[in-house]
Amino acid sequence: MILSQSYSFSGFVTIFFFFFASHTLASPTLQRDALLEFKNDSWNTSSDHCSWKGVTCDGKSGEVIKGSLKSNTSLFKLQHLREVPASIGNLNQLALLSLSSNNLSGNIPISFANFNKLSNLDLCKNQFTSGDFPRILPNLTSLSRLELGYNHFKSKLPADMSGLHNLEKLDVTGNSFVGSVPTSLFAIPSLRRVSLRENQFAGPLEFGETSSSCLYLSHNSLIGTILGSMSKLVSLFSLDLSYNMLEGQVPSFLWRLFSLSLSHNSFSSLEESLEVVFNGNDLDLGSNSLEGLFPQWICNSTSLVFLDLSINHLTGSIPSCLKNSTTLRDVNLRNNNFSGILPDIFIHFTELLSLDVSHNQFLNLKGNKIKDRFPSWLQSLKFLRVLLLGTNAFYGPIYSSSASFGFQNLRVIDISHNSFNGMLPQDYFANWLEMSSVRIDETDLYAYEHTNLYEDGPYSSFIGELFYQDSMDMMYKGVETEFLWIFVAYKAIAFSGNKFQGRIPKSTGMLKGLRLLNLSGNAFIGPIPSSLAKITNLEVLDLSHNKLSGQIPHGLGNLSFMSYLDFSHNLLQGPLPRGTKFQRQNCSSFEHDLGLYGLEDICGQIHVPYATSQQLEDFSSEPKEMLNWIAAAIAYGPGVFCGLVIRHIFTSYKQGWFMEKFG
Ligand SMILES: *[C@@H]1O[C@H](CO)[C@@H](O)[C@H](O)[C@H]1NC(C)=O
Ligand SMILES: *[C@@H]1O[C@H](CO)[C@@H](O)[C@H](O)[C@H]1NC(C)=O
Ligand SMILES: *[C@@H]1O[C@H](CO)[C@@H](O)[C@H](O)[C@H]1NC(C)=O
Ligand SMILES: *[C@@H]1O[C@H](CO)[C@@H](O)[C@H](O)[C@H]1NC(C)=O
Ligand SMILES: *[C@@H]1O[C@H](CO)[C@@H](O)[C@H](O)[C@H]1NC(C)=O
Ligand SMILES: *[C@@H]1O[C@H](CO)[C@@H](O)[C@H](O)[C@H]1NC(C)=O
Ligand SMILES: *[C@@H]1O[C@H](CO)[C@@H](O)[C@H](O)[C@H]1NC(C)=O
Ligand SMILES: *[C@@H]1O[C@H](CO)[C@@H](O)[C@H](O)[C@H]1NC(C)=O
Ligand SMILES: *[C@@H]1O[C@H](CO)[C@@H](O)[C@H](O)[C@H]1NC(C)=O
Ligand SMILES: *[C@@H]1O[C@H](CO)[C@@H](O)[C@H](O)[C@H]1NC(C)=O
Ligand SMILES: CC(=O)N[C@H]1CO[C@H](CO)[C@@H](O)[C@@H]1O
Repeated sequence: MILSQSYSFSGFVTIFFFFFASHTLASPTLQRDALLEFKNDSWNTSSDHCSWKGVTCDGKSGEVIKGSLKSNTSLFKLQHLREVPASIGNLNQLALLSLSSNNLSGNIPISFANFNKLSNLDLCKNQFTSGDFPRILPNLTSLSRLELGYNHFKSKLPADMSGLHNLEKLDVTGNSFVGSVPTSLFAIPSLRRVSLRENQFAGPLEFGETSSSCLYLSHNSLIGTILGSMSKLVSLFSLDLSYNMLEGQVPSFLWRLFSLSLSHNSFSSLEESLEVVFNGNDLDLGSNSLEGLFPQWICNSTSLVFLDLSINHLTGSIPSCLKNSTTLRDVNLRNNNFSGILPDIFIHFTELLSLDVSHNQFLNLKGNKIKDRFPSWLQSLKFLRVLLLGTNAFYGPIYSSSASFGFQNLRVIDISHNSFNGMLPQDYFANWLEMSSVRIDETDLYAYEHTNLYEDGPYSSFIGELFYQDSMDMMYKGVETEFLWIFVAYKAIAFSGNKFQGRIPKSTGMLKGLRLLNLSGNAFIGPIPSSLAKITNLEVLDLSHNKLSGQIPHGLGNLSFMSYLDFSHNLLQGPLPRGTKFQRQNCSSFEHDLGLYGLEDICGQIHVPYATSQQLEDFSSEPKEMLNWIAAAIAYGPGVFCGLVIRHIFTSYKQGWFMEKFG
């Protein structure tokens, strides 16, 4: 909490004492003591007030110009302050008032209208409600920065804001402001930065002219189309209108912006222009209703870095002209209807700034109809971090002896739900150096689950401002989870839902940094390599629905971060590894595994594994294993023979667990 003014000392004292006057006295004696303690510790009436703690006087005039409190002063023992007293308005010479992050509540008193010298007002992250705010604001004519983010303001902005002729920054993010965005706001000549994000502003967007360079209007209820009047916004550099209800055609005059986010609206088309080439770095058009072919004019941009056309209805092929781009490095085209082959985009990507981590490349093509062989050429990309090709029509082997240098810098690969087949050589993962590393350095990217987005965290203040973001949907512990990439440290492999054959490569165990490994739904045979126990960071291991046989390696019981395991629907046998990680799994993680035993604690006496008729057939051709299985079955006692009955007694165990964990 910082208070400052350039008026009289008595005013300064008044601030504090009026603040206290309104608190509720849950324990009056304690609170009285806290006040006396503060007075006693901080302000010794026998000494000069300019020497008091937290008080700064002007060297010449001797006037108190600033007052501040350390967070450990006894005043902070007063936990029931509800503040702000009307008498604060007497401080009509105040130039800066910052009360941010104090959990203060109540209305903004009308006396704030006296602050006609106030240039900085920061009330962010409290519980303030509007009060007479719309009447007050026009009087604060000296304001240059007004920050009200994350409070409970629930009013309109005043229609006439033209009196705030010094306003440079307005940030009202995360409130419940309603009504339309006043045109008069944008007419303020000094305006540089406006954030009206996460409110309930509604109605059409009307702009006159504005000198503001950044407009953040996302997460509101704006409707209608983008009007031609916006073309006059010559200073505009960055525009975020995402998460609104805007529709129609996106006009081409917006292509000259540096950063444009129109995601999560209902735009249906993009204006093509022969004159205007996209001139910026970031173009986010994800989650709209765009139809037709890939907008080829995008290829003409010589500066585009981040392109998001995900979750639209685009069809046709991905144009080969994209490979001419030397700047593009983050392409998200997921969930469209793109078909045809994948051109070798990124191939001319400039490697000049090879040490700059911000050059990470991301390619997300999930959920299309691309029918092609595995793009082995991507292996040569030095900066490729995230490759998501899941749910397409890719086919053929992913390994070829002529191009086997491995994805040295990849952190996440998802090629699930395609028709990849073939065997992986035992040393397949030997050169995947980034995934082999457990190193965490500060320049690594961290994946945040979407829900954390607006919570306080080390990076929250950067979101949407300093760093571009990308998101990635992945099956995480069985639920489709949206990760937000800020600085990514998550490492994952999902090869599930393909037709891979042969053994799981032993070299998988070299990927020590891996946190998720999903090989489920393939035709892997043979034993689970014991080397998997060396993946010390592993949290999720899904090997279900394969034809794996032999025992579950005992070392897997030792993996300390393991939270989810699935070995179901295989031909595994033998004892379950000891260790709490296994004991905490659900019975369904081991279902349809004929010969596993030691499941009593997990499945109970009755819920022993059971076999499908196919598995019984498989086993009858392998007499030795069958014998073991019978021996194991006997060990269970009477309940065991349920295991021979082919029926589903394990209903939705898994689901229950996920609900508990993520519901
Ligand atoms: C005031 O400070 C003096 C000296 O530090 C101390 O002896 C006295 O107990 C304090 N009184 C209160 C009410 O805190
Ligand atoms: C208050 O200030 C006077 C004069 O500087 C000093 O003698 C006295 O010890 C101070 N009292 C406390 C409690 O610090
Ligand atoms: C408060 O913290 C400051 C350092 O930040 C220290 O000098 C001072 O003694 C502390 N005061 C109390 C009352 O703990
Ligand atoms: C903030 O104040 C509200 C009541 O106004 C209270 O319920 C909440 O616990 C407080 N939060 C903190 C972090 O003190
Ligand atoms: C705003 O200021 C004008 C004079 O500058 C004054 O007459 C008016 O009462 C003030 N408004 C409020 C709500 O205090
Ligand atoms: C894009 O470039 C191609 C070839 O250089 C040119 O024919 C075309 O007119 C350009 N399109 C735009 C919109 O600039
Ligand atoms: C893709 O095309 C099919 C058939 O034309 C249609 O049913 C489906 O909704 C389309 N998907 C998207 C995401 O547009
Ligand atoms: C790529 O660039 C080359 C020359 O730089 C040009 O000849 C070619 O037409 C471009 N290809 C596409 C598909 O735009
Ligand atoms: C593994 O992938 C399959 C198929 O995509 C999916 O059904 C399953 O939930 C995934 N497993 C985990 C643990 O995420
Ligand atoms: C598992 O850990 C225990 C103690 O931490 C150790 O004695 C044992 O050898 C480990 N088992 C394997 C298979 O690594
Ligand atoms: C450890 C675990 O996930 N346990 C869950 C298994 O499934 C049951 C029923 O669905 C849940 O209640 C458990 O929490």
